[in-house]
Amino acid sequence: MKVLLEKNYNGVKIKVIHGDITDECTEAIVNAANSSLQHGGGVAGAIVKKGGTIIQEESNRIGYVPTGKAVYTSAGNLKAKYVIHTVGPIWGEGNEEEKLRSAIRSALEVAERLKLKSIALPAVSTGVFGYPKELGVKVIADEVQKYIDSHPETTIREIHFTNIDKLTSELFYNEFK
Ligand code: AR6
Repeated sequence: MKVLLEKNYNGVKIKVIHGDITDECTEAIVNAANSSLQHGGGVAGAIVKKGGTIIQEESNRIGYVPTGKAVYTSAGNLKAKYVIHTVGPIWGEGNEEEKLRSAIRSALEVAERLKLKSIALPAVSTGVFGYPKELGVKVIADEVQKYIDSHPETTIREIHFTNIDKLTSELFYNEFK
């Protein structure tokens, strides 16, 4: 894992990291999930592969999550304590920006409810779900900053933007530099 950038944004430590989110040591990692919480490929597949089938089993018990909403499970064998599963939009389904903002906000709200201090986020929707990377990264970075601005008392003190592909990490770097 390579830290490309570290900065303070209104009292919250922001890190842009090029690496595998399943290696993160934050209290929670966010999964880019689908509505039926069937964790096949991308971040979701990597999380279940490394964290274990307990994550899929707990997800099955939850069942359905609407687009733009987030839920959590334990994190099995991962270093994180929780996996926060958030459902971003599929590019082309309509109202994508609003839904992506809601997915990011919901993930942060779940972390806040769990009173977590640190969380790592991938670029939700910009892989299998086809949201153009440049647009998606801008929306995600902006929504996180809005959340910090509007929740000065948040328990969340450290947020990592952790992505396995270099292009996405560089786009986050450009947003925060
Ligand atoms: N660590 C960090 N970033 C990753 C990793 C990883 N291990 N794997 C992929 N990325 P995606 P989506 C990046 O496809 O578009 C699954 O099948 C990837 O390069 O995981 O929301 C789910 O079950 C991209 O920038 O999420 C859903 O059906 C970003 O993470 C569907 O894919 C998100 O890519 C969700 O698609």
